[in-house]
Amino acid sequence: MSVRVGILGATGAVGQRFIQLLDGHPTFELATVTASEDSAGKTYDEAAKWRVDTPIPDDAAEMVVEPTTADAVPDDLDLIFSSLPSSVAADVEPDFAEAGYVVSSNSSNDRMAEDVPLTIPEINPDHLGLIEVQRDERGWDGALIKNPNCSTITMVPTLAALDEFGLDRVHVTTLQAVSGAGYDGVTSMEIIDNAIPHIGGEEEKMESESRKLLGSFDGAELALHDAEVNASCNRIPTLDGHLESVFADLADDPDVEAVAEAMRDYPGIDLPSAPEQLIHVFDDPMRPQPRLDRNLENGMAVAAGGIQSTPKGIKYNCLAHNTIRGAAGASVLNGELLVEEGWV
Ligand code: 11C
Repeated sequence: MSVRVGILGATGAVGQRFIQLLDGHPTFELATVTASEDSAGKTYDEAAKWRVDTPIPDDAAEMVVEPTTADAVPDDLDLIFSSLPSSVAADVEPDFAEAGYVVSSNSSNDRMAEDVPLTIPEINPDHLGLIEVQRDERGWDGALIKNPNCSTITMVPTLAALDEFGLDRVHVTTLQAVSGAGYDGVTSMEIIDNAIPHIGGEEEKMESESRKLLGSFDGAELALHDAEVNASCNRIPTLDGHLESVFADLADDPDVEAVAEAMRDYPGIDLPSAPEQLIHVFDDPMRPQPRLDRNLENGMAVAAGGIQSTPKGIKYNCLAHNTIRGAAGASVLNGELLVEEGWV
């Protein structure tokens, strides 16, 4: 089966990861790419300041970039991926959904909207049922689904594994790669020899999105998870890979080995881009770390380590590739889930 897809906002840092991940994809056939008016009409090769760690695929390099409007893309696209800036996406994505397109978006707008599925396929695939609610309420023929912020995706699989022990309260401190800030982040060499103790909006996103992802859906309404989540987010001079220190208070008192086993055994999902093992657990105190672990399973796995008991629960570190598992790869996986479950 071949599914024709487009990418909105294809020339940015995450858009480039979409291009890379869709090259040779077993199901998705890239049919169109869009970007801002400045890039429209150029070839992708001319328009993109390519920063991904593989060459631009030949087919994508020759594509002509379209403007980002519903009437500029082909009618017969089956699925659209979006990595538009959220201020643009907030206006444009609903237009596409209204025009009948199913949109799998990485952009941060509308992630907490009550009728928008915020989905990690291994964690809460049932939340896709919100599409019915969305279509009823908004009268759309298409749909809009979201993946969470990259820091949230890094942590939530580990929290899902801990939920069986009575997840009560979470404190997390992040050390985030510069690619999370897009082109400007990657090129801002002034961050070398520094750490920036603030990332606009990031802490609020981790605190709210985590509770939505871990929440329960009864077929009509979604209830947020009860756990309290507190985040402190920081930028450090690594190119890719967000590292996070998590302190989780748990109602039960699991030992370290039980926690490690719960993480290692957390079930994966059978989709083309999914990792064989969602969470890789390390005993080596030097792991996980960005250089060695961000590319695990094509950048789609989460790494965890440093698991230790605390008076109220457990502490550990986790890491994932922020522009692959945390962004474009997350959206592609959501697209694969949409196909698998018959929404596309
Ligand atoms: C960062 N996590 O590292 C951000 C980038 O909500 O999708 C991704 C923002 C988002 O700065």
